[in-house]
Amino acid sequence: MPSTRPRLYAHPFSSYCQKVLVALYENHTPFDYRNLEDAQANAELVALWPMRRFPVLVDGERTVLEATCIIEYLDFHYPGMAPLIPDDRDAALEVRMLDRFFDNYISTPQQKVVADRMRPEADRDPYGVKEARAMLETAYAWLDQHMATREWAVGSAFTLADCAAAPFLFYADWTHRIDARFGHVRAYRERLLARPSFKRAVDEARPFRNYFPLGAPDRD
Ligand SMILES: N[C@@H](CCC(=O)N[C@@H](CS)C(=O)NCC(=O)O)C(=O)O
Repeated sequence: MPSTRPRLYAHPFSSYCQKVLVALYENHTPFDYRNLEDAQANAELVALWPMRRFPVLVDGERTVLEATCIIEYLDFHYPGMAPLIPDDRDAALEVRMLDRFFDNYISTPQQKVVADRMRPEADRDPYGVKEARAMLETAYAWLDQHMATREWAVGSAFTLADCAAAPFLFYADWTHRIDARFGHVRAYRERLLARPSFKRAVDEARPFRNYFPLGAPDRD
C-alpha cells in the first residue's frame, strides 16, 4: 500500500531542513524521512527540484518547496496541538515578518560566509564576507532589543519564526560569534537549544559536524 504520510527530503545537518524538522517534531507529525545521505534519495530530489535545494516535501501529488512554505503546508494540512502560525491574521503577519528576518538577515549572511570558505581560494570574495559579517552584527543588535521583552520571537507562543530562529542562530553563532553584549540573543539561543524539538534535531545532526566548513566548535 502506498504511504499516506508526507515525505521529507532533507539532510540532518542542513539548517533549512532543521527548520522544518523542528515544526514536525513540535507536533509529533508522522512523516517519511528521505535522508539525503542516501544516494537514491538524492536522485529523487534532483528529479523533483532542479535547483537541488532542500528541504522538499512531497505529499501525494503535491510537491512543496521552501522551508517556510512547507511549515505553512504542514500547519494547514496536518495541524497538531501546537499551531505554528496563529489564526489571527495580524498575529500571523508578525510571525511571518520575523520568519523573513531570520531567513534574510541571519541565515543569508551566515550562508554567505560559509559558502565563501568552500570556494577555491582565488574565487573568494572578502568584501562580500565583510558585508555579510556586518549584516550579522546589525541583525544581532536589532534582535537583542527585540528579544529583551519576549520569550519566543513573537511573544509567549512558539511559532514558525522560532522554527527558523533555532537553526539559524545555532549556526550563525558558530560562524560569527554572538557577542556577550547581545545577552538577550544569547539567552534566546539557549532557550531554543533546550527546546526538545530542536534538541532532537541538533542531536540527529551531531554525527555530521565534520561537514561544517569553518570547523565546528567544541560546544552545543
Ligand atoms: N530558500 C530555501 C533555502 C534552502 C537551502 O539553502 N538549503 C541548503 C541546505 S541548508 C541547500 O539546499 N544547499 C545545497 C545547495 O546549495 O546546493 C528554503 O527556504 O528552503
